[in-house]
Amino acid sequence: MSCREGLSWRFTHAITRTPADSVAKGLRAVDTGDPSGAAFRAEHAAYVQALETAGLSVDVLPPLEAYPDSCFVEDPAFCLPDGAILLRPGAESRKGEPGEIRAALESRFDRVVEIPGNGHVDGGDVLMLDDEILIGLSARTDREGADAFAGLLGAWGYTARVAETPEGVLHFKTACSTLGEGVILATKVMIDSGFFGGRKTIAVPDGEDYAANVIRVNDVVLVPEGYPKTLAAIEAGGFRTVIVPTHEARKVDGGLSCLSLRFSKS
Ligand code: CIR
Repeated sequence: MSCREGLSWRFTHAITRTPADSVAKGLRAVDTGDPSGAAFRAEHAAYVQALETAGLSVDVLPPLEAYPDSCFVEDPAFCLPDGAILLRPGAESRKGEPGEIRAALESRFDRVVEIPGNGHVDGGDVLMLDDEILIGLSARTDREGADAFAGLLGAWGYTARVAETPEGVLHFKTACSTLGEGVILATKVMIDSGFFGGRKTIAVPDGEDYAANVIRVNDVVLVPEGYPKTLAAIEAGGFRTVIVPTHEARKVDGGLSCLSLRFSKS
C-alpha cells in the first residue's frame, strides 16, 4: 500500500470497555497478585480522559463480568478507516468477545466483517504502521489466522506481513509500538529480530521492557507510569508524552494499546 501519513496514529474515535470485577480472574503468564476491579476502573477512567484530551471521542462500553479480559478490547477486533474486522482471539476464555463488541463496531462502521476461516488472531499481535501492517505469530495468533487476516487486508488494499513474535512475548505489540512519523519504539530483542528493516527505531532501555507498549494518539504519546528511562528516550526523540497509570492492567499482562480500539473514519 502506499504510505498513508498518520494512518497509525491520527485518530478521531476510540472504543473502550470498563473493567469488570472479574478482571481479578484475568489471564496472566506470571501471577503477581490479582488486579482490583475498583482500582482498575480508576486507572481506566484516567486512560479514557487521556484519550479525550488527545482529541478522541471515546465510546465506553459497560463491563462484562462473563469475560474477565474483555476490557482489553484491542484483541477481538481491528479497525481501519474503511471498516472493522472481527478477529478470533486465541485464548479459549476470550472466544466470545468478538460477538460482544460487534454492535459497538456496527454503530460506528458501515462495514464490519469477520476474519475468514477458523484460524486465530489477537489484535495485540497486529502492528499498524503508515505503510504496512505487521502480524506477529504468537501463542494467540496462528499461521492460519495470520494468513487469512493478511489476505483480507490485501483485498482491502493494505500491505500486510507476517512475522514471528520472539519466544516469551505474549503479543507482538507487547514489545513494540509505533511512535508515528516513521519511528518505532521496541525492545532490543525486537529490534535485533530485523522485522523493522531500515526503519528508525528507539530502543527501550534495559529493565523497562513493559514500557515498549505505548500509544501515539494525535500529538502525544501515552506512556505507562513508572518507566522514566523510556519516557526520556521518547522525549529525546522529539515526541510529546502523557503519563498514564497501568499498574492494575499490568497484573494481567495488559498495556496501553490493548485498552482501546482507535480509529478515524474515511
Ligand atoms: C490476556 O492474556 O489475554 C489478557 N490478560 C491481556 C491481554 C493484553 N492484550 C494485549 O496486549 N493486546
